Amino acid sequence: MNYKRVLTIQDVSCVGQCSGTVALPLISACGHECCIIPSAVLSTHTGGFKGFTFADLTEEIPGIREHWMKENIKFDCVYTGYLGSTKQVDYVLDIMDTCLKTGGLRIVDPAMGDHGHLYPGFGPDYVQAMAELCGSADIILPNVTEACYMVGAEYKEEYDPAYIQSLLTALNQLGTKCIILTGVSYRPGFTGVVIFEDGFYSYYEHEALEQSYHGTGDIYSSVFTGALMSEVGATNAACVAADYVVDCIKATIEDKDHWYGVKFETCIPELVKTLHQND
Ligand code: PXL
Repeated sequence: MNYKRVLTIQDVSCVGQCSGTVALPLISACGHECCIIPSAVLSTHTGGFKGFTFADLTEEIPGIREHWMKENIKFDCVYTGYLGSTKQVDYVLDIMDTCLKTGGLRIVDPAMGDHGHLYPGFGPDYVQAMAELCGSADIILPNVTEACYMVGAEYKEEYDPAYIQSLLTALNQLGTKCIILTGVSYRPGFTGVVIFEDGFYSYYEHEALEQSYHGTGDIYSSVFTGALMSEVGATNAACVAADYVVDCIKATIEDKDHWYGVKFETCIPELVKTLHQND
C-alpha cells in the first residue's frame, strides 16, 4: 500500500478553516499520515476577525527536531504553509535537512498574502526569508501576489501569459524547479493554475466563483500535497486540488453567515472517490 508520512508546518488557527485545521483532515483523507508542527496558535485567522490572539511557537521547534532525531523520526515530505516568524524559516530549513528520508520532498506554500497585499504582521524581511525557503524547495505553490512579492515584480490584476511567464522565470531563478502558480485568470469568469515543471508550462482553467474565501489557498496546497503523495503526478494533483476548491466554494456560497472559510468537510467524500477512481 502506498502510505506516506507527511510533516506539515503551519499555524493552528483555532477557528477559521485554514492552515493546520484543514491540512490535517485533508492529507489524512488522501490516505496519508499527517504530522504537524504548529508554527503559532491563533484564536482565529487574521482575515476579518478583530482582536485575535497570537502565540508564536518558534522556540518550540528546535526541541521538537532534537527529540525526533533521537527517535529517528523521518518524513517522506515536509509541507510548509503560514509560518509564525522570519526566524522560523531557518528552523524549517534545519528540519528539512535532517528529518526528511532520502529523496523526501520539500513543498512550500509561501502563504503570506493575497489580492496584492501581505497578510497582517508580514513585511520585507519575511518576504526575503520566504523567497530563500522557496529557493530550496522541490515544489512551491505561490499565488500571484506572493510571486510578485518574492521576485520584486509589479502586482497586476489584469495581465497576459507573457507577464505570468516572466513571474515563473523569476521564481525559477530563485532555485525551484516545479512551480504551481495559483489564481491565474486570463478572462472574466475563469481562473486557474499554471504548472511549470521541467521547463514546460501547462494551464488548467476552471470557472471562477464570484466569492473568494480565506483558507482556500491552504486547502489547495493540502489536497495537492495529499494527492501528490498518492503518486498521481504534479499536474494531476494540481487539477484535483483546483476542482476540490471549486466544489468547496460551491458548498459554501449560499450560506452568507459562513464568511470566514469554506465548508470543505462536506466535499471530502467526493475527493476520496476522485482519488480512488483508478484503483
Ligand atoms: O489562509 C492563510 C492563513 C493562514 N493562517 C493564518 C491566516 C491566514 C490568512 O489570513 O491569517 C493565521
